[in-house]
Amino acid sequence: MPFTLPALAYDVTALEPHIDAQTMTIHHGKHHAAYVTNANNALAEHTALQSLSAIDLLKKINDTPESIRQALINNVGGHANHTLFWEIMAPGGANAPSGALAAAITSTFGDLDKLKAAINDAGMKRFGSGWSWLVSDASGALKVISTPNQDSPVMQGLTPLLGVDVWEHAYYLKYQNRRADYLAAWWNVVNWTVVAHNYGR
Ligand code: MN3
Repeated sequence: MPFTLPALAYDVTALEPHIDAQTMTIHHGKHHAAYVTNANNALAEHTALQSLSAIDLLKKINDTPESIRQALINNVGGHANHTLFWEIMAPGGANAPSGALAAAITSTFGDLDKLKAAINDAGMKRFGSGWSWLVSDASGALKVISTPNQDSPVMQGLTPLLGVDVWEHAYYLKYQNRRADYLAAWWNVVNWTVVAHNYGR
């Protein structure tokens, strides 16, 4: 099976009170696990594709068999998106960007608060389920985008640096319908050390 559920690098209680332990347990252990299972099932009869990483599959999504393409978009996308999501959260990381990323944020958005506002705005405007992202393009330019469902920015040739899940399963147990409150709280658990690293690679 090509994909496995990555372990969290921190306890499910680590992001309290901003992200509650029950949400983390279900989100990682049930939702992300289902994307992994369904991605593996989609690839079960496509052995030539099983050696590709999730990112490489998403980069080449238009070359994959049409019969499984939407399943790969949903589930390999879901796997890649959530893997990044767990990595960019954590207690103990830097609470503001540094280095080249900090400079690029200042020159592109003005300051960090304006970037946060743009990501929150894109997340609020995402109707239904999806993600709000900070991405870089091939030239290194930064952009804020939103994608529906589990569509990955990688499918557009973009590199996701930071993404916030705005599916209701990411926040409903604690925040119910208050997506704006979830987004405001979420910034408290962003690990900018990892986001800056994503920009550098
Ligand atoms: Mn999710």
